[in-house]
Amino acid sequence: MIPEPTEVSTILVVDDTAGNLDLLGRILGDAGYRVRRQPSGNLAITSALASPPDLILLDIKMPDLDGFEVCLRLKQNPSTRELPIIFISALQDASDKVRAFLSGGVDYITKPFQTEEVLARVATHLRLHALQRRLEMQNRELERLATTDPLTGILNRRSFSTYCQHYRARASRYGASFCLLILDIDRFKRINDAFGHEIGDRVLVALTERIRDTLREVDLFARWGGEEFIILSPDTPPERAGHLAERLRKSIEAATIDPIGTVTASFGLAVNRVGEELEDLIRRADHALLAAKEAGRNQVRI
Ligand code: GH3
Ligand code: MG
Ligand code: MG
Ligand code: MG
Repeated sequence: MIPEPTEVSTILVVDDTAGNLDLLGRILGDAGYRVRRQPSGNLAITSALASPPDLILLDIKMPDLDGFEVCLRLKQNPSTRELPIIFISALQDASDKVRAFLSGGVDYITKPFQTEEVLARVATHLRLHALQRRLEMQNRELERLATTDPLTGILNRRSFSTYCQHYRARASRYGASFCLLILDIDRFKRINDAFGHEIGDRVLVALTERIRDTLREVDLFARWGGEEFIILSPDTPPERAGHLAERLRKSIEAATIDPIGTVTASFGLAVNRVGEELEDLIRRADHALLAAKEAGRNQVRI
């Protein structure tokens, strides 16, 4: 979980004037923050990169690197890019303030500063930053939920279709060959009937892992429906596509899954044709799957 700003945030204070550094450090320390102090731009960067604080209070006029430069450099580094940086400076001109924001700062406090104002701005930016991180985390989680199948953790039908569309477009531009493989577990209903739905679920998960182990890193693998899976294998010429399908079929057939024993699956294979729409390619793979079922199951049809 992301710590609330009240849960002792660490503030890095940077100022070349010892008196400012002391005073700001004391004010923030008294307010309950953990404080780190650095007297120069270079030391501040080293310190922030070694262990990113929650917020930086940054002086501008300093002898080695000025605050603008420090801010720009920290914004270029992925580990410190998101850090809220508040400038604190005796410079009063609007042009300096604008430059501070253009460098990536989130706020600007002028010296001589008021204690209450420093504390209020620091607390506000810590709160905003924590909120932003929480939203980003929720977005990532929503994205994951929307694109993966909850039971098996592999891609769901919708995200597979999206990836597939992109891939097909690229493949047709470069004249690349790829194959689509739809597989359906044979007589799966009987497994559910004999062992219960929960065991059925476990079989689906076990088969997913087995299939994934057989595939390459570049192959797209998704749950297409209940006990149907789909695979897009990029850069795969027809002769190799057949081998891939056969390898998968054998791997499933060879597995012993507790407590049901063995299962088999039927495969429909289609290799892309120049200019063919994805829907048509999928339809051909589906027809091939049907033919495999009708021919007795546990086989690959093209
Ligand atoms: P076939 O060889 O013709 O494919 O026979 P089948 O029994 O596998 O095919 P059918 O389409 O008749 O039945 C598929 C079964 O898969 C029915 C459904 O209850 C089961 N099923 C679908 N999704 C899930 C799931 O998420 N978990 C479990 N346990 N069963 C599922
Ligand atoms: Mg200074
Ligand atoms: Mg089915
Ligand atoms: Mg089936």
